[in-house]
Amino acid sequence: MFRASEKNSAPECDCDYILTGEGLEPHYQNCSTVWRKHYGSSSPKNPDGTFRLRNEHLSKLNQDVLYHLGLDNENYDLPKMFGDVKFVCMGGTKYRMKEFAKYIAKSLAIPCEDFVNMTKHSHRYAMYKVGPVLSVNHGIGIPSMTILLQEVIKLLSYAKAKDPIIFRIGTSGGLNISPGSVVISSWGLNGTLEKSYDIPVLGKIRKIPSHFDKRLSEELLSIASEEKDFSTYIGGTMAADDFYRGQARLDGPFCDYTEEDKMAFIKTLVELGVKNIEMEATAFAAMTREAGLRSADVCVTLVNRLEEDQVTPSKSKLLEWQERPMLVIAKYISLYVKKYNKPAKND
Ligand code: R2B
Ligand code: URA
Repeated sequence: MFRASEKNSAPECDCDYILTGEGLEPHYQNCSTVWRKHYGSSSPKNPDGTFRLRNEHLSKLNQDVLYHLGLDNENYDLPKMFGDVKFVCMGGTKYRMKEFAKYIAKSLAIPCEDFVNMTKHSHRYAMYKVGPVLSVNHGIGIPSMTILLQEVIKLLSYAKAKDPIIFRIGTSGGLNISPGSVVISSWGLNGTLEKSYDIPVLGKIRKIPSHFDKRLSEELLSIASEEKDFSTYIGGTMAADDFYRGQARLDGPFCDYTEEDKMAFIKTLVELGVKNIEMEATAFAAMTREAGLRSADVCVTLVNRLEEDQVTPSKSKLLEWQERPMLVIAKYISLYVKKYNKPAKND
């Protein structure tokens, strides 16, 4: 996968910690030292923080069209447009991600009047850039999210962005916690209760481990715990391929199991340490890790699935709750920018 000479470069800790203190995981999962220990090869990260794509076929392309983003690396100066990106924040809806762009502009005091959708020619997703932050929507479910994520990973590599951190802010159903609580995922669990993202490749199922960066999650928990208006938990997240039967709901158009079957399944999830159910965590953890990038999934819960299936809070309550993951991520980004003194400006 990598050139032989790269295998000899001495690994050094290249963690850019946000918080320090007792009891935290010693390194980020994509620290070059950790990478070498686990994978036995040099990290995809270059010494300057830019990162290589782990696909040799790409070097044969004259140009790479990032079809769903409406961009390519021939006709667009990606390093100029995106080279300063340090954070990518992804979420389901275009509306939420525009709101996040506005929110982060305010938090970082970046004057920004119009928020331009940089992918508007593709008509698929919406992407906004505010200083070092990209805010982009990914739609619902793993296939929609992974198409966007893979093109964003290529974009960041071509742009020579340095060690970017990718966050997902989302909604979910909570397990045994009050609606409005926030969950930071430590791992994703698939529909057959394995900690992996399963994808058929060339006719065979590939299983890719779906653990999130422990250090990053712990730092986020520490920041979120300062918030007194809501509780934040760290735990497992089940990523379902469906909102109804796939999440053991009784209120879909089809249901061939009993309420007792549903409750027994939900209780099994609780016993496994699952705190919430959404529809992307496994693939998000797996692909970011495979790329050698740090990521975290931070979701608000809209319903306690031990009590209800329907999402009944008022529209204003739902909007208020959806700001909670934004608040946690914006605080993290603000701390980072302050600590590393990254220029907070919009180009
Ligand atoms: C949470 O909410 C969406 C479904 O309503 C899905 O994208 C998810 O993960
Ligand atoms: N999103 C989900 O996927 N499930 C829920 O229960 C709520 C939001």
